[in-house]
Amino acid sequence: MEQRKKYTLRPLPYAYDALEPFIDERTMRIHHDKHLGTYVDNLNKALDQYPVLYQFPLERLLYNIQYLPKEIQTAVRNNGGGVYNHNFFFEGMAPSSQSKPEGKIIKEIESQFGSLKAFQDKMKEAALSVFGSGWAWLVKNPQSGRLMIVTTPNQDTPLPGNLIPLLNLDVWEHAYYLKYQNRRADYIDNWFHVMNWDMVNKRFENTEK
Ligand code: MN3
Repeated sequence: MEQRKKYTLRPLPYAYDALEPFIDERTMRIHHDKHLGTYVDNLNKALDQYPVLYQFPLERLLYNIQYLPKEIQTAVRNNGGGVYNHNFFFEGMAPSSQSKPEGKIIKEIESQFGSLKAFQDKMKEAALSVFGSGWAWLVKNPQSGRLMIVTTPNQDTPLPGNLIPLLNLDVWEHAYYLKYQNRRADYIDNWFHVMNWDMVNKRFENTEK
């Protein structure tokens, strides 16, 4: 995972229209190419001032934001966070035909939340509670071993809180406005159909190694 050169726009792991009809192709094109593309460019602009920082994984920069040079802290927080959050989000989705809730993570969710439905209800409630732009997350607290649902504003990540991300949901309006306008709740309901459970399960299993 070593990164010694500039960040590049990572291609989607599926076609732009692969998440139809739940997430539309036009939203995916703009969201990935333009929004994520801009975060990538602006992260590079910030790090170009301190190229030595390219050698650290992005997770480490975000975890240690307060130790970065003062003048690039905000740019890395917003744009580095934007790159991390979006790659994590896009890789956390899959065509609905491949979205199968199975694996260790489902057992863990059932044991900690009661049922998959109870987890989805809590995730939806959290995502609806984000005022303005931000994210809802399923994370693992490495101290307690518990799963938690948290939210972050803007492009903040749960990393500085020492939480391990397993799944995130973008509730910035740019993630859903073209298809859903103000109906964030409908967008959230449909997003559950394109969750990449295989990826979430892999991320969860990595926390147990
Ligand atoms: Mn977004």
